[in-house]
Amino acid sequence: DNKDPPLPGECPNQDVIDKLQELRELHKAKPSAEDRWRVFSYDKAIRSLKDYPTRIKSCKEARAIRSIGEKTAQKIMEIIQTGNLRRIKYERTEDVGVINLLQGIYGVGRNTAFQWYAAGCRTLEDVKARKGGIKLSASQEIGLKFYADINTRMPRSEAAAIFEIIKPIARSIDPNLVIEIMGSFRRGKADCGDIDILITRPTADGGNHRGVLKHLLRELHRRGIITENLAMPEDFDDLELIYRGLCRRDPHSMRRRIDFLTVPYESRGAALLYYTGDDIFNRSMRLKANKMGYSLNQKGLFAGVVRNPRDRRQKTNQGNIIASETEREIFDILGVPWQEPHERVR
Ligand code: DCP
Ligand code: MG
Ligand code: MN
Repeated sequence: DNKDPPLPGECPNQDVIDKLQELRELHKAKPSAEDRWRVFSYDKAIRSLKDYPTRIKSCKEARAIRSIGEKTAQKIMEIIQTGNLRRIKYERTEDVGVINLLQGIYGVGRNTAFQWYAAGCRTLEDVKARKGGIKLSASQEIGLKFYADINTRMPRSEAAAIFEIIKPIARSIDPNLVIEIMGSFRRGKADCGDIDILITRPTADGGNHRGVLKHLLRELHRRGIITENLAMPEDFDDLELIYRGLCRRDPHSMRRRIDFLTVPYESRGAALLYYTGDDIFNRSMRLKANKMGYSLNQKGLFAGVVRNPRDRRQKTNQGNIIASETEREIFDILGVPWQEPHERVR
């Protein structure tokens, strides 16, 4: 009997995972605290199922798996025996489709989507007409205008082409810049939701990348590569900046989402690790760090962080940075075997 966890793509209970995932998405688009709790518990169940090495045969067997309770075990058996889960149809109410539609507008999160739904909006036309007196921010307005473009993933080749346009422009501003593409592109995915670009610069010669992003954005706007700004840094004089916008390869292309990130040279490894993802992989690295008494974020790996026991997000001591320059040293300290970006999917 083989008890190794299944390889990705070879999970013997994938059909079960798919159905539970579908149900999870439905609960995620609903407002109640109970729905939120269900999302959380389906997440845990799905993670356990992904690691389970054999086809589940009975309710009792399902019940014995970590994070799977009686009700989920029954749902699992229904899927295994009938290929179906009736609960999905029952939860697929009108509001779910609308909430997901509204959340597709850039800058609209769950809360705004629920508010606009309550105000009577059911379609993008309703939003355009400001039905119920709703108000849109500047970036939401851009999100609405380019709804179709923003919600279409681009082929990898297009992300590469845009990156190859931007790189020499950045290098012409400062030949010593380090410019890398992160996110799904670096993980080798065939299509990308956006382009994630990291910019930094070595400081050994006394220089840095201060002011570069401002200069670069001005140049990209001038050439019509960047067409709209969605989120601007407050102070372009910082070394650490996040910019979000829309771009296009040429005037005949669709608009694509683009993110720029600039970081101090010392934290390039931690930034690269975080923004390469994927988010599930990041969560497991953070968890590993926490278990070892460390704390990991996009700036680095920290030791001696003290958190407020009543609110774990609050740090009462910032700790000391122990790794941040390369991805490899962070893997090493956490005792995680090196994984190439394309392997970082869990
Ligand atoms: N990230 C994260 N948690 C978040 C958002 C992002 O850990 N809530 C990290 C992991 C992501 C990376 O940042 O891989 C880049 O974010 P994107 O939203 O651009 O996601 P991807 O590039 O992975 O996918 P996509 O092709 O959809 O852009
Ligand atoms: Mg991305
Ligand atoms: Mn991104």
